[in-house]
Amino acid sequence: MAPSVVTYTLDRLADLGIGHVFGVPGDYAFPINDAVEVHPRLTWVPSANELNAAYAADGYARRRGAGIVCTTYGVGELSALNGLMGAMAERLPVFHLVGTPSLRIVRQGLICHHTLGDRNYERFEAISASASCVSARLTPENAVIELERVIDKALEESRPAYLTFPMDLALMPITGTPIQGSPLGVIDQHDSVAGELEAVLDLLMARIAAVSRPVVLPTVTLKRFGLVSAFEAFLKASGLSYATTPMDKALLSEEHPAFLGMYNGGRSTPAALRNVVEDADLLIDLGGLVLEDLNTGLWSGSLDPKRIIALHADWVQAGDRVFTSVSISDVLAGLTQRFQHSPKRLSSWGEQRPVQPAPFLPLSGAADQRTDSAVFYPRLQQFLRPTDLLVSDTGTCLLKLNAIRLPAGVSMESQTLWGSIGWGTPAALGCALAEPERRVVLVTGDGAHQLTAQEIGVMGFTGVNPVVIVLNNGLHGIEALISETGHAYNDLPPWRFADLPAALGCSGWWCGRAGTVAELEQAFAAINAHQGAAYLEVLIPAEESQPLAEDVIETMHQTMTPQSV
Ligand SMILES: Cc1ncc(C[n+]2csc(CCOP(=O)(O)OP(=O)(O)O)c2C)c(N)n1
Ligand SMILES: [Mg+2]
Repeated sequence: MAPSVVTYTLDRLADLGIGHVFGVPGDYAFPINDAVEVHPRLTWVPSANELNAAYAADGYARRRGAGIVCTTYGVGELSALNGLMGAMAERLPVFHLVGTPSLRIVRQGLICHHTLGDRNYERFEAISASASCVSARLTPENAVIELERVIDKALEESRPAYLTFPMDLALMPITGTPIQGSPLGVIDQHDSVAGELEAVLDLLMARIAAVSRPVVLPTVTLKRFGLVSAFEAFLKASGLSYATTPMDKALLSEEHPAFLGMYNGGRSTPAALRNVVEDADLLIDLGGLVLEDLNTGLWSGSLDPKRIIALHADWVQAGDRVFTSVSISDVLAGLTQRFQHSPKRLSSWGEQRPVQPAPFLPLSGAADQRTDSAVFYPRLQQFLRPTDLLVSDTGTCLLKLNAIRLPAGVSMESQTLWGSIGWGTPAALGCALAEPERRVVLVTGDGAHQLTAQEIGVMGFTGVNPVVIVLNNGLHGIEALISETGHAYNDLPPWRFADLPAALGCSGWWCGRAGTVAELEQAFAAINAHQGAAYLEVLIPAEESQPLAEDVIETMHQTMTPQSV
């Protein structure tokens, strides 16, 4: 007996290596919900709401390569949109499965719930589809072919796909022969035309040989297409040095010998790195730098396009030369091979490193001193273990974390481009389920956490063991930095954060609150000694969130608002 449309879809997605489905059930989605429940390779995760489900699937896809979110018609799918648009921006293949009214309802023109009562059944498709790079309405006849097209496109672009399942069609057996898919790790998303590839390799090798101060700027595109080890091999063979932007932070261990620091325009760390990057005679952009404000020290950087060779996922730009049929995986492998057969460049600057990465922060503060950022971040740096995965929500913490060097082997995820606060908590759940062998350490501001804190309950329910750190300053602190003075609209309701896990049903969690240096140190020691999840609230003085320097605010206003305003 052929599998049903929905079971076949789940089989095909499970083939990729996806093991969880985040979502909220709904009557239109029952065929999907039921099929997930009995699927041998998939586990349903009962998200607190659809936005959280989409954020969690985004986090999952970051670590597993792809994710699934399942919602119901209209009310559910629309609630997930911000999370899916984030996955569009940040390039994550999240498959959005939506149950829709049956064809029987549509053919009879019955007025049904979750509509405007006007017999327009397609209103939401156009909206949801715009938060995806590919979409399909699956039927028994098209499921086999359409799924190949959809999966191919979502992986090729590394962006979400939107799939609708009319309730009755979802349960019908597929026609055609089912396809057994491959796991993500063995799928090559892009191909190259041999002649173009050779031309690009020749050009790159010639340019690298002709310069004396090249810098490599790797981007998260390497992560998205599973090329981090290929990048490491390239560094080893070439001897080149690299810097990361905030978006690409901790792509490799920040103790890597070729790591120079974080390039962030005028806010680079170490500060001297700015000139090293901007004066480099060749910049090799691996994946397509995003010159967004928060990725360029508020556009303070100045990179000369003539000195950049940009290797995008499936095309290359070198000045006015564009190669449209080369994949970054082939270019990296080709370069590595050529370097292996030619003398290694010891380092871009001979034996001398042009800058040393930022040192670790010194510990300061007496035991009875109140906690603040100055005492928190150095202790967090010490607390982190080599295989930890740090997840940072958007807010003051992201700016602070971007500026510090992470200990050896620590990875990091943040949502720098989309920057939707509240992403961090569900994303941390997704990361923890996707990569259970790593300890996930979430750092979030209290404002961001208040948007999606219900997902702590889902963490407890699923039994993951993250360390959640909430920085409680009582306000939307970063907004206070950039909105000139402390407006009342930045204030937050005062939650008793450390009580949340218990109220949300988590058992066996270490929970506590730190308001002094001694309490913070005790908390970190207790968390490390505890087998299981932890939730730590750290008090940060609101007064820290002082407005940025007037000239910085002025520059932002001038850039962001019309001159006449
Ligand atoms: C969904 C969403 N709503 C609003 C914003 C605007 N915003 C950006 S940061 C921020 C404040 C975050 O406050 P908090 O998490 O407490 O961090 P703090 O800077 O206080 O440490 C806000 C409201 C946003 N980025 N995303
Ligand atoms: Mg805050």
